[in-house]
Amino acid sequence: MSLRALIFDVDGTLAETEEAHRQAFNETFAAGGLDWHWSVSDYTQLLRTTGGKERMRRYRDGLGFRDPADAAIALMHQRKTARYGEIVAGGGLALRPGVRALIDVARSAGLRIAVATTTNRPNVEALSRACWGKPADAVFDVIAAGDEVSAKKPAPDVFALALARLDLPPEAAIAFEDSENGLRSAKGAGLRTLVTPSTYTARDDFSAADWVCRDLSAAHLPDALRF
Ligand code: XBP
Ligand code: MG
Repeated sequence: MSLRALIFDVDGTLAETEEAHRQAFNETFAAGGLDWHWSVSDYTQLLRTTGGKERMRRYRDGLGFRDPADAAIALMHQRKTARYGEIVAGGGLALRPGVRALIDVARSAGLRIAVATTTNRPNVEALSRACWGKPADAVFDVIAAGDEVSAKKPAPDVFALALARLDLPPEAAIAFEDSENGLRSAKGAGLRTLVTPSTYTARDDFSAADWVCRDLSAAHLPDALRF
């Protein structure tokens, strides 16, 4: 079956966003009077739990505490999302090499472009506006994000949702990921997957990937992605 769509992870794949997420988490904790602070090495471990609310609950559980309760974490996560949006809107975030050109070339070749991410929809919007100067709907044909699925990556649900919205079987698409959790999710949905490791995922196991490329520049792409 011919290639009809590309499905992109967001954080770490389209852009190196995790430092902005970490900053937003830490500033939200401080503003809420919570004495949590996630260092780069803490965050490298914490990223194994996908989803911001899930990550905060996991951290609380690891401390052996009951507080903040899940409802308070959900509220704090809303504030974190707002803060992340401000940080991204403030500029300084660039698309990773090759991303813009690959999407443009694929679109010109008639492919559709989708997103399958663990992050919230407002964060996809913030990134699209900051990096493309357009709303997310003008950049992506399909967006499957955050809490739209009950089981986040490494479960296959979010990639399966993107495929369902594209109305395509997995053979007609290629997934782009930067993390082992994302790779497991995409492979679980039956997708061929290209991994481009990011700063926080360089030590992950990508042995299940169809391709591993240092970035998405044309020179590094496999033949399947030459249009
Ligand atoms: C990465 C994540 C996200 C972000 C934070 O997802 O695990 O949780 O770190 O975003 P992906 P939220 O690489 O699949 O985009 O706080 O909105 O969850
Ligand atoms: Mg990612």
